[in-house]
Amino acid sequence: MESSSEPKPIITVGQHIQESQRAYPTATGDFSWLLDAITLATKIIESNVRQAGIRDVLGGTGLSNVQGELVQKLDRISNDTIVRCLGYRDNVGIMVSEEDDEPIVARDMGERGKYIVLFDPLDGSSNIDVNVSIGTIFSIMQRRADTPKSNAPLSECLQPGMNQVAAGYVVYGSSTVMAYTTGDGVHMFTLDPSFGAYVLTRENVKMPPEGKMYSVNEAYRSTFPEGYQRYLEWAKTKEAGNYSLRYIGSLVADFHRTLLRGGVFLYPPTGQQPQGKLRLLYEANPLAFIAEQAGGAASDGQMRILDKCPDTLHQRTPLILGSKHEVERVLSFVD
Ligand code: AHM
Ligand code: MG
Repeated sequence: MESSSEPKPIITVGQHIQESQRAYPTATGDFSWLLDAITLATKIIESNVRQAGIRDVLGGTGLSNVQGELVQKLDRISNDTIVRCLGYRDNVGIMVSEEDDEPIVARDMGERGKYIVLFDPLDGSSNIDVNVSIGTIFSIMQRRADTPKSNAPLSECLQPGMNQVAAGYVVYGSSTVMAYTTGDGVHMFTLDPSFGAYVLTRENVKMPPEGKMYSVNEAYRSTFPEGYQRYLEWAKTKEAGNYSLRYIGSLVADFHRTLLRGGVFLYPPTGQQPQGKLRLLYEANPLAFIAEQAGGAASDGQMRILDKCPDTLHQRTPLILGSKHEVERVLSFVD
């Protein structure tokens, strides 16, 4: 029997990046080479995550990171893996990780080393031991040729999110999915574990402009600024109409659902974390870039996330992230 439809092409993430780079006549292939290193690292991390109960990689290292949080063994393995994969690509100049106090300078500015890669190697790691979805988040910027040498490398890394040239995440969930943007839409790939390649599954993903789901750790509600509390009260009224609460406690997984289904993710200032918990440079910025590229929005309650000029490397920010109209709705209570 003849099939009426053409067979769908199989496109890997590597092919996709190379093809999209062809649109830029000056592209050197450098950028694809860099993203290839990230792809490789996330495959190694996913292999560790999938075998976590079998290999001796569960539990803590007994150490704390720069933010005073306990470092899990898988955090350390993921961080080392990304640094080892990226560090050998000669276009990577500086790496910034949630796990390291200072930026890692891989090579000096010059012909090579023109990119800064910022990442959270394993987000949601407190969920590792209980088999809940976790993820890797990355953001890529270019080094600034005008930065005075004496201030480098820190000042080179403190750029607003709108300077990102690419961003992405991988969610290690019931399947492993990578999403990335280079400012030309958001594209999603699923890892086929049988042959170890990320295959294109959704091109040009658009976030629904509305979605009746909010995602927040409501246990802290009494310590949120009043506007957030009023929003949460409103969301439960008849007038709001059947909102559901969904909170996994892994940013990547909560964001992935919000991107596909619509809704809003909130991490407001709390009594314990007056600046919010999430980090601007390698958590909020990349997801805000992806959200905007998919038609969504991201704010800290006062301004657009991508316009924020960071003062410190591990700076935290309140975060309102998701469908355009849902973010606007929260802001109407918070402003
Ligand atoms: P981590 O980077 O140390 O894993 O912390 C970030 C995680 C996010 O994935 C998640 O959104 C948040 O912490 C959950 O925090 P809480 O447990 O306070 O709700
Ligand atoms: Mg994190």
